[in-house]
Amino acid sequence: MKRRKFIQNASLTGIGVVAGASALACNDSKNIAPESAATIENPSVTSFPMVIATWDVKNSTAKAWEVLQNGGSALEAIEQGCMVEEANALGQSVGIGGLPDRDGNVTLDACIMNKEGDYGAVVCMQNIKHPISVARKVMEDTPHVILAGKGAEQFALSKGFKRENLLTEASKKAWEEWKKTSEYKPIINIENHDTIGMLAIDKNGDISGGCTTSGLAYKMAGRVGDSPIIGSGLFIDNQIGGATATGLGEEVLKTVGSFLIVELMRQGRTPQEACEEAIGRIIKKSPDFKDFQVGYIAVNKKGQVGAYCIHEYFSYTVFQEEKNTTIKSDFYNKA
Ligand code: SD4
Repeated sequence: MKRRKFIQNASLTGIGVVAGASALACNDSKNIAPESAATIENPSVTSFPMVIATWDVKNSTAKAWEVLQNGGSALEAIEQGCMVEEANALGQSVGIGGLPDRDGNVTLDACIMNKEGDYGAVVCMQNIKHPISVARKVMEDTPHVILAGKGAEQFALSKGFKRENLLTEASKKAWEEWKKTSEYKPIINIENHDTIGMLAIDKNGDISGGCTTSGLAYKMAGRVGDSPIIGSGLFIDNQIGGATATGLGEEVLKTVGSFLIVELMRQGRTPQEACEEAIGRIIKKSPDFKDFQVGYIAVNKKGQVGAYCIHEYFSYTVFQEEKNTTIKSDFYNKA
């Protein structure tokens, strides 16, 4: 309810919001608990296995946790955790059901990184429900790191993935509604999308991460955001930790936010301090920050976490020490 209210307020103050309220369906903030997980209350606690993800995606973190508890690798936990939200047709920002581009095509971006620092991604891929799994195949089965568009789809089909229509009735209806005005203001988009960025540490203490999205609603055909781009939407260094992003990808790309956070942790910053500095860089660079949202989450090698965003109502979910908790992120714009 709070996020809905925030978006209403944003509209009243002239901040454009291009998606309907249904875009929030998968992440209704009524579930956001104000309390923190144990390690967040006491950042000196070292605890893994663990998993952290952007937004209120308890089903995804629960799946990842189950994999980790059964002794699975962080990489496997990331893939299976992300797949839960990709398969959720009610979620209009990831996988099937994602809101389309301005031409009515659902195009998906995703990437994955393992403990060796290997990376695989697909960008602007259509008709395949699980881009995170295709990204993993790109990483493991090809000499390349990114496949785009038709090539990514063909590769997926060659690996046995099924071709599916990803445009649900609800998303088609929202797009048809949008077409009546065709008002497109990506720069002043607050948060109509809920990309899943996920970081996990397995019982061996090894870190992996993934990021999956349908990108901005009604984007230009061919637009690619930060989510599938190494260093921007996601970065993992198994010696140090990992970071991932959500929000207006153009701003994350320009500041290479996830790489920055990991490098700051390397220099001794806590995950929280590093996330705050990365948001600070965006604020400095873009004086119009009042009109868009970016949120970061990070984890270090000990399993300590951090999160920060520009505007209120970004949340993240941590499954650690047997507790699956969604937490409201601290934010910059308190004015
Ligand atoms: C993008 N960063 O494509 C994504 C969108 C997003 O929460 O994160 N929305 O720019």
